Amino acid sequence: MWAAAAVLIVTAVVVVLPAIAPAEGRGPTADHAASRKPKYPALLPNMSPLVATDVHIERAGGRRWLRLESGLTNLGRGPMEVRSKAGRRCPEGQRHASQVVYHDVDDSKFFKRTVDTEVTRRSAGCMLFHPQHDHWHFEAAAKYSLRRPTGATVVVVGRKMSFCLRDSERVPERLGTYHQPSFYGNCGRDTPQGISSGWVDIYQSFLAGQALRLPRPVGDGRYCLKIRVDPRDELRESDETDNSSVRAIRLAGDSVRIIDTEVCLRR
Ligand SMILES: [Ca+2]
Ligand SMILES: [Ca+2]
Ligand SMILES: [Ca+2]
Repeated sequence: MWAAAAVLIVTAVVVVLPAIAPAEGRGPTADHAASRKPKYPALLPNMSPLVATDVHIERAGGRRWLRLESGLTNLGRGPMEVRSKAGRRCPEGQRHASQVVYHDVDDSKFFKRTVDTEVTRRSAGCMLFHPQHDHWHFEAAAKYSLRRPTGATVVVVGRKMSFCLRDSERVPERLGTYHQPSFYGNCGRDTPQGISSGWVDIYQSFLAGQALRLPRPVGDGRYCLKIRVDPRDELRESDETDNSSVRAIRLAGDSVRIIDTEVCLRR
């Protein structure tokens, strides 16, 4: 943890963006900025997943698929923002992803896009281009897995999820009161993508990738469906300890019933 933090400090690059952040390639970038320590404290994002909803079985291709809706929240003080950038260590057809961290220029402890224009950029893995959708997907946003409640036996792990991050709706009130307007929405080829403070990025159960293929031997019984955000820890957040949620379910044939989460919290 501390070693990673030390690396971040060394590699952080400060950029001052104009009042409204420009699309990649059309404004100042890290390449044009002098490397120096940020003057102002970071307004970090904090990703945390809602528990899975709309969990149900679908039969397709002779197999059972466990479908789910997931919601990735940002409960931090700053936006969770990534931008694609050509170069460095990404496979053919992919682009480097940078996390853009905003800094609190007016010391208000809150993010205001027109004021808090100092940013640092850091490496956050790779982004994959989705030709049909004409936008970049951030590869390592979340991972889904299903396990037995006892012994933590993992039954199936979802293939690596790749998402276009955006503001879908405000976080539920029980998670706090936020006043940030929505900013990330269109997921274009050259626009920054992200989740604003106090917003959730929702992925409905019918979307591609919102399913785990159940292995044939999976029988009836109790299971724990886990969502983990930032599974490779490529994003810097104000809290790294709240990146998982779990939903307890009971499978019986093709039916799924939600049961008390307690069974998945016991060890
Ligand atoms: Ca977190
Ligand atoms: Ca501020
Ligand atoms: Ca993280």
